[in-house]
Amino acid sequence: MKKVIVVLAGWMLLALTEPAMAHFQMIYTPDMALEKTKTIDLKLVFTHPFEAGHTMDMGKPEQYFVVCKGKKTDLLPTLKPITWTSLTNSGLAYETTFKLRGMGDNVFCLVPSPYYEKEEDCYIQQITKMIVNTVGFPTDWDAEIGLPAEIVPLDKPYALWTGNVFRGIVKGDGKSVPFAEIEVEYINHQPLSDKNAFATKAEVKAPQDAFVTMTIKANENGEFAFGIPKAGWWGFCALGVGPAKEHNGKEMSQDAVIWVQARDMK
Ligand SMILES: [Cu+2]
Repeated sequence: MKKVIVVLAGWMLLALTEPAMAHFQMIYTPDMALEKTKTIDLKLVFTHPFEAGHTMDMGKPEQYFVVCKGKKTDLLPTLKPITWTSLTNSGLAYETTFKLRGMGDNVFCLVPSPYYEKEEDCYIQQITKMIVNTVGFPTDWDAEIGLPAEIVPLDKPYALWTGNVFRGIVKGDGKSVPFAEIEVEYINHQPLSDKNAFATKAEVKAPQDAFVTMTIKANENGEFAFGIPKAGWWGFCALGVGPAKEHNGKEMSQDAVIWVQARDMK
């Protein structure tokens, strides 16, 4: 009985300190599918996107690069620190611009520095991919970049109608991860690039916490599918699939994140 109470108290404490919403490393630009090449703005923010909740301070990322037509370009020196404002706080984030050239896919990849999560006494490192396409010409969107934790898309993340299915394969150290646990979250507050903040207005209301961070599972081959119910940005995060399980002597969750953007048919 005592044990049950202790466990229950532990759960309640956890519920109080860490609401039922998930951390998501964002790489955000307003438009993933562009009609012509131009210079785009990108924001790198580690936050809770459904509720525009607590924004975590990012450390200097380990890697930030883009892959285009198989060629990798280091973009780490282009990052500038900013402050991103959520509905509850402000956190350290990064911004940058990128001059798109030619037609095709630009796979932006971020390996952030491990984030220390005080409440859980562990580290989180969300290795993130976001793909921008110009002129509809496909090149690299389905490439496996070779990140330690990676979601390889089976559908173009930038060419989804509302109601389409997005599919991917979860990989850890290059191998598919059977039955991986994947968190799915909607950017429910418009990111305001000029203000480095989320809009106060929420697009939708979640009927219950299970709808804020949705949890799905990959199948035995590490593949998953998710039907997209609403236009906008959706994040997929496969938890703890990377090979690094420890950092600074503490537990670490090395996650794989990918973003997709769906559009309404109209
Ligand atoms: Cu969190």
